[in-house]
Order: sequence, then structure tokens, then C-alpha cells
Amino acid sequence: MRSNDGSRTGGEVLVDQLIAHGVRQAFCVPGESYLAALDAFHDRDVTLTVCRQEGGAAIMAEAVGKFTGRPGICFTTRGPGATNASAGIHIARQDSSPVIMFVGQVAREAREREAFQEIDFRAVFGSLTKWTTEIDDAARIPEIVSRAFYTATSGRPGPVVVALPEDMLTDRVVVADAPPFEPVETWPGLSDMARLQKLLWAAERPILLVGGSRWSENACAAVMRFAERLALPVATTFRRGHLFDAMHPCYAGDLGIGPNPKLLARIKDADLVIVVGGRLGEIPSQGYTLFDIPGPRTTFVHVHPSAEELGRVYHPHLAIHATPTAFAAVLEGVQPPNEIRWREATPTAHADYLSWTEKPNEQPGTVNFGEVMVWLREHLPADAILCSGAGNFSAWIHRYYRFRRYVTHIGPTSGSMGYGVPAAVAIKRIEPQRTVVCFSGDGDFLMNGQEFATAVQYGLPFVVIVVDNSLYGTIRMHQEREYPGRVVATELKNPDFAAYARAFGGFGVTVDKTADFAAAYAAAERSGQPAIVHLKVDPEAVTPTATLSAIREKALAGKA
Ligand SMILES: Cc1ncc(C[n+]2csc(CCOP(=O)(O)OP(=O)(O)O)c2C)c(N)n1
Ligand SMILES: [Mg+2]
Repeated sequence: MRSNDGSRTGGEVLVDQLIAHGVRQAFCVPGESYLAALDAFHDRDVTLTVCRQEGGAAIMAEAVGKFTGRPGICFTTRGPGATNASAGIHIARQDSSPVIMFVGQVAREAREREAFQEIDFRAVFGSLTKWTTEIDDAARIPEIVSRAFYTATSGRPGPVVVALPEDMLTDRVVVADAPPFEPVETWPGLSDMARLQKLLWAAERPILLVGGSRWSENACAAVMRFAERLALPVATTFRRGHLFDAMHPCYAGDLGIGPNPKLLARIKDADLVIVVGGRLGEIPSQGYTLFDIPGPRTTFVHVHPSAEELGRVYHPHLAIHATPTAFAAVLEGVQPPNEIRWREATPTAHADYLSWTEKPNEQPGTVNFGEVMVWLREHLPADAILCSGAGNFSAWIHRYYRFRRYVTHIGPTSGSMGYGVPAAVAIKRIEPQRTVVCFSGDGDFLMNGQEFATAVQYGLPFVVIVVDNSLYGTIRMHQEREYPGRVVATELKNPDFAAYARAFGGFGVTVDKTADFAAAYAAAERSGQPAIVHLKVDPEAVTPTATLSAIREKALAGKA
């Protein structure tokens, strides 16, 4: 309840800061530790989505951060809530997504006694976040929350954890709101761009790799225009396929797990590699084998929004400390050389991409997931948003789907299972008019499948495709490679996922033949409810190219 004397509780001041900084959606699992903050949502125009597990709430916040570039917000309770949420905080870190998690904390007077559910947040979250803090004085909420927004978004974005002692939230204070924050852009210098132009003029076989965060629709369009003017081949890095239109004549493909060998060869052979936005982490760098560390032999340009990332792994010939949005905005000033020596190679790179992704291989069993992905690529609207978790099933998405627009793929570059369902809930919540499709493995789905209940509770009609091979398939694949025939802890006995959907109040359908998929998907969409399409694939079909048995036999032959 708001008072008339101009004072507000700590909880009210906190929620008013969220509004001041433009927050319209937050995600939570309630806790008695932050009742006063919950109460402040009662009369305020911020939509609070109540979730079933804090891991789900934190992933929802991360998905909002990834989609909007502004901090996704979640609220959790002390030790048990915050530690449940830690998977989402880790994703925000690895994926460079802005997230602020507010956590209830024991009363100030009880601290350090290991009071009920007390944890030392700075110690527990210190290495996962960009900043972890605790607010001791309600009058400082505007200052600290403002800093949290700047910290989460500036440079390389990431997670911030703010602990809220329970009694601090009920203190009454008279304090002004903070002015609204705006993410800080870092612009490349004129001399940086002149040096980049010089390197391009000297190049024979350049390639641009785009990844990371701090992009926008305009920035992606500017990079596409630049690529067109210079006939420059462009590849996207792991799970950032949406940064460049796959059907653009300069698109050379996706540099993730199991990339097109022709793309890899092209990157290895390039005499100028320009990495924009990403870190070129372990997955896109193919286990750090693509370039020498610290000194790549090819001419290496790194454009990154964080000064700390430049030179961290790769010594760049040219380091440009800039956000991708600012870098893209000044690309118009870069002139092509008189003769573009690589002009002929770029259409070949695109043709190689198209033929690599055109037609799925034959697969064992009656469902070919590759053909399902091709059907979806031909039938989903170009602005449909695909959410996915981690597991081998995602290889078919990366291989056969062709992302055409910015943030049409929301997936964890951190490879965290259980991501898809909560991400789809969050995206459908903020973009209700867009088509949202979630892809989960059978293992992956059950890590946060409980958030399907959240989708039902809020009436969020999206379709989850559960790719069920009755396996922790990725691990089984590695197991067969390293320890052929010695199966341990990788087989799964699964529920009927269509019945699971119905039990939650959604729509469920099972597909065990490729030809039945289109009708099942149409029925799921028509239902107007959250829906699960349970896709039963053969355990042998463990990758788009190799069967389980073939992987085992190859490993056995190698050991013989
Ligand atoms: C949270 C989390 N736990 C464990 C892992 C390790 N892991 C990676 S893939 C995988 C199996 C995925 O199984 P499933 O979702 O069924 O997909 P599949 O590989 O069978 O297609 C596991 C256990 C992980 N990446 N993330
Ligand atoms: Mg599986």
C-alpha cells in the first residue's frame, strides 16, 4: 500500500526503479524473503510471470536479455531459489546477455549466523556475475539498481545479482527515482576504420565472422549492406545464425558444432579474418584449433565491446574496441579496393552453404528430423522465433533451418540443457503475435519442462517439438566414440510427452512417421494452446550424418 507522506518502502522504491529503467516484464518464483517487493508489484504496471522453478525464471530473464538487449529481470528467494537459478545466471555470463537477478536475503540483524536459507551471495555468485551486491540501505536502492542496469548492459553484457535483506525492503524512505539508463555505446576511432580499410585493400581471401551480443536489426542490415558492397563472405558463429540472412548471397554458413568442412577450409585459408562481436570461444574456434594462440598466423581483426576480451586469447593485428551496433553504423565509410580480388569466391561460398543445407541425409527409423526441419523452413513465417536447448537434436536445426532475421533463434551458446521451454515462455510473453517454436530433446525437455505449466497458466500458444530418441544422445555419441559398447547412464525411459501436455491442460500429439508431421504441427497450431509434438526418432539417428552403430564400429576398429 502506498502512503501519502511521500515515503515508500524499499520494495516500492525497487519496483519503481524497474519502471524508471523501462522494464515491463519480470519473472519470479515467490519467496517469503521478498514479500514487500512482491507487494509493490500489486499496483504497478510491470507484468510479473510466476514460474515453477527458479532455473526457468532465470532462463526467461536471460531470453528477454538476449532478445531485447536490455536486462531481463528475475526475482528469486534466498539460498534454495538463488542456487536453482544459477544455471540461468551462467548462461547469461557465457552468452553475454544482460540479466539482473534480485534475490531475497535474511534480515540484516541475522546475517552471518547462517540464518534460515542464508548464503553469502558475493561468494557464491561472485565468479558467475559481472557484479554481485547486497543493498543495506533502502535509500540507496535507486543508486545501486541504476548501476546494476549499466553494469549488466555495458561492454560485454552479463548477469548482475542484487541481494535484498528482508527488513531493508520494509524500511520506509523518502528518495528520488534514478533517471532512466541507456546502454553505453563504444565507437570505433577513425584511425581504426582507416586501418581496417587498408587491411581489406591488401587482402586476397578475407572473411567476416559475426557473433556475440549487442547487435540490433539495423546493425545486422548495415553489415549485410557492407558485405554486399565488398562482396565479402560472412559466417555466423555458434547459435548466432540469426545475425545474417542465410539466403543473402554473401552468407557462407554457420561456424558451430560439426560445421561444413568447406566453410572450415575457407576460414583456415583466409588471409584476413574479421571477428565482430563474439569471443570466438571454444565451440566456434573448433576447440581452439582454428587459429594459433596467442598469435594467429592469418591477419586477425577483432571487434568487441569489451576491452577485456581484446587480446585475451588471440593477439589481434587490429583490435577495435566497439559495440557491434556502433561498428556497423560506421561501415559505410569503408571503401572497397579498386579490384575486389575475392569477388568470384563469395558466390561459391554461398553455393557451398546452400548445398550443405539443402537436402537431409537418409536416416534410420520412420521419422527423419532433417525433413521435418526442411518442412518448417519452408512453412514457418520468416519472423518465427525458434527457441532451443542443448543436445544433438539441435544439430539438425543448425544444419537445415535458414534463419532470415535478427533474433529469430534464441538458444544457449553455453550449451545448457533445459533452455528451450522457458525461453519460449519468455519470448511468447513479450512477443505474443509472433510464431514461437521450441525444440527440445527428450533429456533436455525434462530439465525445465515444468514451465509448460507456466505457458498454460498464461495461455501462451507455442509449439514444443520434443525430439525423443530415448537417449542422452550427445553423451551416448561421445561414449561410443571413447568407450565403444560400454553403455553407462545414457539410456532414458520416457513419459508419453503428448499425454504430459494434455495433463498440463495443453495440446499433445505424437508423430512416428515423417509424413504425419505437417498435419500434427498444423493441429498443434490450430489448437490455440501451448502444444507438444512428441517426435519419436530412432536412437540410431544420433547425428545428421552418422548412426550410433557406425560410430561404435569405427571406434572399435580404431582400438583393434
Ligand atoms: C544442464 C546440462 N546438464 C548436462 C549437460 C551435458 N549434456 C549435453 S547434451 C546431453 C544430452 C542431451 O540429451 P537430449 O536432450 O535427449 O538430446 P539428444 O542429444 O539425445 O538429441 C547432456 C546430458 C548439459 N549440456 N547441460
Ligand atoms: Mg535424446
